[in-house]
Amino acid sequence: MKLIARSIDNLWRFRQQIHSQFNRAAIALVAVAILLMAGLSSAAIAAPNNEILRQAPIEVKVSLGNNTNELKFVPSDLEFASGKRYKLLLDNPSPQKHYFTAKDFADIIWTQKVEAGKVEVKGAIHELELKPGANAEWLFVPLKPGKYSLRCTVPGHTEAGMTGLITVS
Ligand SMILES: [Cu+2]
Repeated sequence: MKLIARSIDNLWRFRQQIHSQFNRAAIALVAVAILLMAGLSSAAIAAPNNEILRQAPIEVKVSLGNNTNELKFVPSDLEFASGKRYKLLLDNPSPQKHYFTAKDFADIIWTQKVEAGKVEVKGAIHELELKPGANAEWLFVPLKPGKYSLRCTVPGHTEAGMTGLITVS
């Protein structure tokens, strides 16, 4: 009887041990996930302070192409100041689709949101495609001075001169 009791006791202890090991493994996994998330979010650009977010946005208009179907951004040179809040108003008055592609610029801005039609997209955006007649509003805060290239990535459009320069002071 004693022997059985002891072996049951041992089994129980063994079960507890496995259980706590499993728990430890689970906790370790959760910790890794949190570290990964922290790593990712520290790589992303942190939100600017509330003072900046309370600024009325400075509106800047850019057309992708024009109604005579010239392959260009109008205007093609854009200037922003870091630490200011902007609302970039994009439209496409041309009969074909265009892209607003400025990947290096997108890396140094904090995007609050992009609004297009009845959809709001929050978080980082790298490229926007505008179909003929489309409009989009991009709310962001540039955070790092520099010169960044802008282009339309529809095949042939960059080569045809649909490029621009974004200067952040
Ligand atoms: Cu284009």
